[in-house]
Amino acid sequence: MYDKTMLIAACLLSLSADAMAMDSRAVALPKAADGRALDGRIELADGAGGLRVDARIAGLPPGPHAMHIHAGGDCANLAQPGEHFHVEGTHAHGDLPDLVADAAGKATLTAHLPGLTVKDGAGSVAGRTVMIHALGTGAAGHNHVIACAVIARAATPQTTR
Ligand SMILES: [Cu+2]
Repeated sequence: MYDKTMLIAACLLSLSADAMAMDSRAVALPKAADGRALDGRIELADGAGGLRVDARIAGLPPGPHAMHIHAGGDCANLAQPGEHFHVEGTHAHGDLPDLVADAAGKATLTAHLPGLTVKDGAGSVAGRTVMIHALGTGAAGHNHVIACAVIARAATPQTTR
């Protein structure tokens, strides 16, 4: 009887851990400006340092690309990407370090954005967009958007890589 109770308790614990993982994780699948899906994904998860962003994307032009979370919720009009996501009255914002693609067009990036979250609330990035620009931050000229991804809460718990 005691063993059975412990087993049920263990099952309940692992269920609630899965539910929490679902709540606090999101994924964004980037598409190029022509709508073609890029080979790659951006994973977002709540962690100690704020929102952790892990991007690995192939098929980009080599070199640095500015990358931001924008406030808008779709990739319909990349010519007018709108403002960067920021939380009013705080320093929390969605400006990421540049994504740097190697000669083969592959890029990986891990960054933390304090004050942002996947969960509901003022700093929630769920339903917003990650946009990748043609050039690095501070480059001269119009830095148009070359790829965009809608941030969607993970429907199933992510397996670790
Ligand atoms: Cu941007």
